[in-house]
Amino acid sequence: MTKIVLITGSTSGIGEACARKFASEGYNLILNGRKNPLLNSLAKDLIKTYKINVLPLAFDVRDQHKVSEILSSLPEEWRDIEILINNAGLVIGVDKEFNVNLEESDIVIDTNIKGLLTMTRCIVPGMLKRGKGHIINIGSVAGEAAYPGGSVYCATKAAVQLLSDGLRIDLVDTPLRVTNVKPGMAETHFSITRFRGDKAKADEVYKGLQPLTAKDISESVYFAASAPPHVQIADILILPTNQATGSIVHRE
Ligand code: NDP
Ligand code: 8X3
Repeated sequence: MTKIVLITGSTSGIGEACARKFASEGYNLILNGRKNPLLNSLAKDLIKTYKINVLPLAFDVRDQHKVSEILSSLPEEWRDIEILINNAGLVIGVDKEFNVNLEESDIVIDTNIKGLLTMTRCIVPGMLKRGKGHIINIGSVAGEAAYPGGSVYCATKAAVQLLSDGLRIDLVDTPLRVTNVKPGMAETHFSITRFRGDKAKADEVYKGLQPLTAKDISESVYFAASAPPHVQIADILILPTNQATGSIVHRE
């Protein structure tokens, strides 16, 4: 039977690259994002290119009730989700912690931590019943240590690290696996969101070094997913060659 992977935040960047990678490997996909037209055109493209099945599901991962309503009423043929990729996430602003806009930091915390937890809460019990499943969280090098202007975002990604570790502990007596994939700088829409739509500022982030691409990350995600069942890739830290930590980079 064809395996099913559910990817949150698949309308852009790393989520979209994962959708393309898993589609190219013959998986059927449940694709989430908030922008229905983008989701539908991605689904159409993947179905046509890779001859797979795709179920586009538009919802905001912060909306606990909607998420649980939609996921508990999936069509029969889409229920046996084997891989959950908790990718939806963002950062807004580079303000000092004592200056953050609290509405923006709520969005970041609610998406990166609570959205991920909601998805996990909705999907993992089914995986446990079926005795099969892999949860792949997209953390970040930002979760390893705070850096200037990253306080809230770094804290959310540190939470992703501990939620991943905690889930791995809670599932240790089961065949389920948990992986935290922690990218460094990858050129996607991420920095444009961080700089509230200012593309010129976002481009500055990647000046003088070669950043990762979303495709690079999707290859690591697939590597973890395709390991033999007795192998659990717990963590992958993947950095551009000229990035050493969240705050130390070398630029030409
Ligand atoms: P993008 O901005 O390109 O993509 C983010 C995706 O998440 C979009 O599809 C966006 O959809 C979706 N999303 C955001 N909020 C929600 C929500 N509430 N509900 C559903 N979907 C949502 O960024 P990336 O691809 O770079 O980011 C993906 C993940 O990778 C994030 O968790 C990020 O923290 C992480 N990461 C990114 C790095 C980088 O340098 N790029 C490095 C390390 C980690 P919409 O269009 O609806 O906003
Ligand atoms: C984003 C990667 O290096 O900008 O999570 O913090 S970095």
